Amino acid sequence: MAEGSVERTLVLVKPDGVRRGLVGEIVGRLERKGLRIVAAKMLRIAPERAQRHYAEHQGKPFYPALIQHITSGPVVALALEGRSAVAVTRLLTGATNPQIAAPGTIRGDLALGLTPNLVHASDSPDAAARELALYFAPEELLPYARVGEEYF
Ligand code: 3AN
Repeated sequence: MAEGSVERTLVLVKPDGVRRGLVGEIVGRLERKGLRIVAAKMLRIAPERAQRHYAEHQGKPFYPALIQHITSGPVVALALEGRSAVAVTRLLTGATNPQIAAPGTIRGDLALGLTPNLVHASDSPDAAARELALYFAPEELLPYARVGEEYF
């Protein structure tokens, strides 16, 4: 299998993760994997931004609860960079439903509820680009140094 290209992805530690004091645990797992934090901020998501973020889910039965939850308290937004960052982050995050998420994943180890499932992670490079722009201005992304073709 060829080595993946360097990508960026958006992670949100959702309000339940912040409330439960799991920011360090979640960010630590992503960092220890080798993903680089290129931007980070804590913010309270306003309903208008939440609706843009979750536009694809509008009309679904769980949509109101999803918007209610993501706007219920502060979140920590992270831009992560690394090889195959989108897929790798999703792998570490685990299945949407924590009740069937594999042990060893963030949701599998730490969450039980479907709406309060601790983290959001972009599900494709296109979604990552759209979602990163929702939370970060381009100049807020601070990539690590690259020397020649080498990625450190
Ligand atoms: P993921 O976060 O794993 O990419 P999505 O994008 O399908 O999952 O759903 C976005 C969020 O909506 C989930 N993180 C979860 O909080 C909520 N959600 C998804 N499906 C359901 C469902 N069937 N019932 C309740 N909440 C759901």
